[in-house]
Amino acid sequence: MTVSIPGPLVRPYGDATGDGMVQVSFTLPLPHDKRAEGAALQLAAKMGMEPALLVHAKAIGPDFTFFVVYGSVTHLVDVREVQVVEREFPLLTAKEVNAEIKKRLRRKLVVVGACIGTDAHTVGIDAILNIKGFAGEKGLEYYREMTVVNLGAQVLVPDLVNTAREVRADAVLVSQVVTQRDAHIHNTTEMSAAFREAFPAGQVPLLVVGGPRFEEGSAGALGVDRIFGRGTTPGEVASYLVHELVTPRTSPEPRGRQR
Ligand code: B12
Repeated sequence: MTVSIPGPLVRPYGDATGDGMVQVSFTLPLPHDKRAEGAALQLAAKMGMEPALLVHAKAIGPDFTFFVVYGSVTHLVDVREVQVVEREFPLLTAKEVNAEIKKRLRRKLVVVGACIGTDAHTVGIDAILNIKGFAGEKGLEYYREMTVVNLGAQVLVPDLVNTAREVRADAVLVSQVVTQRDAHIHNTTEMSAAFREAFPAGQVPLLVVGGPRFEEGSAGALGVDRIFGRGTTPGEVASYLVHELVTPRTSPEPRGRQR
């Protein structure tokens, strides 16, 4: 049986194949009136939506209007140009993770987690760390061979660094959900710089950040080892930690953090 792969050139699908229909929502800093609605349609046209239909407009206070616009985009997508980042490590079961750590590291793997800056969204980091876990998988606290220190919300970077040093963390897991004014980027960059300053080269814990709005492939620019995004499960994180800190690469010794 031959499986036909769609593309390589595709358009969005609304009512009929290839009609290009999309729906977007945005807010303009204008009071809700006919002029504001015209401005919304002008924006839609400039975004390549032609024709565009204003399906919703609602005042948000006296000076702003929220819009939903539905229309056909003129753009084509070339599937051949899409770059996909493949997972670089194998997925292990909790049993395999524990066995690897016990056999190769021969001590507990120590993980410190926190939400830093003013961010109080702890649900994401708790999904990864708390024993009850996420999406049917137990969190890292469930793993017998891991010691997990969850510092919770609004942790200051110096406090995170001190705790990581005190507990001799192998990995530091940071969550950033609020992205207003690029807070997630500023906080992460500040955090990674603080760790590089506080630890000698080669002894910096593995730095991992997660949150729904980090740009894939930006770990290097943020000074961290790995980014995890929307829908991450604890098992993926545990498998990554083993891949990075426990499983031998060229040398038979686990990388771990030098102690
Ligand atoms: C619950 C919630 C709150 C709760 C948080 C309670 C708590 N204890 O966490 C409360 C009510 C306190 C709250 C407050 C605010 N919130 Co709020 N909140 C949400 C909401 C509805 C859900 C977030 C959530 O829990 N998602 C579920 C978890 C499981 O998903 P996740 O965080 O993405 O985590 C997953 C992955 O990203 C990843 N992950 C996340 N972190 C990490 C870390 C590591 C190390 C790893 C490996 C993986 C990982 O793994 C997780 C599991 O897959 C979202 C909207 C939404 N639907 O997403 C808004 C939202 C995040 N909040 C928002 C805002 C603006 C606020 C406030 C500023 C509102 C205000 N004006 O007061 C305040 C800020 C408070 C603060 N100081 O941080 C905005 C953020 C906008 C932005 N992009 O910056 C959102 C998107 C709502 C919106 N559409 O405007 N919020």
